[in-house]
Amino acid sequence: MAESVLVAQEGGVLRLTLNRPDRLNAFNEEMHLALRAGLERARDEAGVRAVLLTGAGRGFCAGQDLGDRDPRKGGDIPDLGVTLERFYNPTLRLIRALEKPVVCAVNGVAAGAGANLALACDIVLAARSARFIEAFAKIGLVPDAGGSWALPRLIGEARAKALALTAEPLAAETAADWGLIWKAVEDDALIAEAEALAARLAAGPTLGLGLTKRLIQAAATHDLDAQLDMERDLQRQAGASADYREGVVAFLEKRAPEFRGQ
Ligand code: LHQ
Repeated sequence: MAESVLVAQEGGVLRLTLNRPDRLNAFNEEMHLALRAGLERARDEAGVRAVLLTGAGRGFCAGQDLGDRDPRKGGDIPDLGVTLERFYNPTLRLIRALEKPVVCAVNGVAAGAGANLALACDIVLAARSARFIEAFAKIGLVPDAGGSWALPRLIGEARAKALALTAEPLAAETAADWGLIWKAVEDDALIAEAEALAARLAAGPTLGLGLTKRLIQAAATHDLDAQLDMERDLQRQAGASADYREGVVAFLEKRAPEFRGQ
């Protein structure tokens, strides 16, 4: 059986490709565990300095595999809270806590938890033909995989509610105009652009980029005073790094820096 997540390292970039294309890369347990293992590898291996997440085939991810719990088969009412606690929430937490950039290349439709998985990544590029669908309302569920948290923060309550209550598809270009994602790119340029971005980030000052991610994420729950204190503390840490030294020396020597990620 094909691997449900393809894992490939190219230089400092760990590429994770959701790989159940005949189901538009909907999540089953195996794919959950494989994605988590890939993210844990990214966290644990110093040689991984950026992650590129994408999907195989014509979709990015259609959320949970709805065939896994066919209500027509009877049995107990499924506890979806357990599914979130065991599978989605650890993955979402891993992405947010990973102190390395995570680039997402949304190659096609991103629906339900699949849309929200993309939104959890640090820089999201989407193919112009891709759509984002907060599909939950169509089946009587609430947004999960961090969507109810990310949507109002990224695009405000009015747009977040409209997307989640109507489950209307949002075109990639509108998603970019609204600030839901970084940008929409031509379909045939998506992967090359995402790869180039991930490679550039992987050659960057990883420690400083990781601290930057931590800082920006903390702003959501900080007031200005707390954020200024945190900037002071993290800048102290960044300023003691080898990459800071290299960055300044390279600037003074008018050459490109060679960051080692430390
Ligand atoms: C699928 C799926 C799918 C299985 C396409 N499952 N097969 C968390 C906790 C626990 C449980 C519940 O959920 C959650 C979070 C969630 O993610 S809930 C939201 C789940 N996702 C959805 O409701 C989206 C369902 N899919 C769709 O609405 C459409 O497939 C979209 C709009 C994504 C794409 O439409 P089309 O481009 O027209 O493709 P299609 O519908 O023809 O799909 C292609 C194939 O993929 C098809 O199979 P088939 O054998 O007929 O070729 C679909 O059945 C299959 N597929 N999504 N989630």
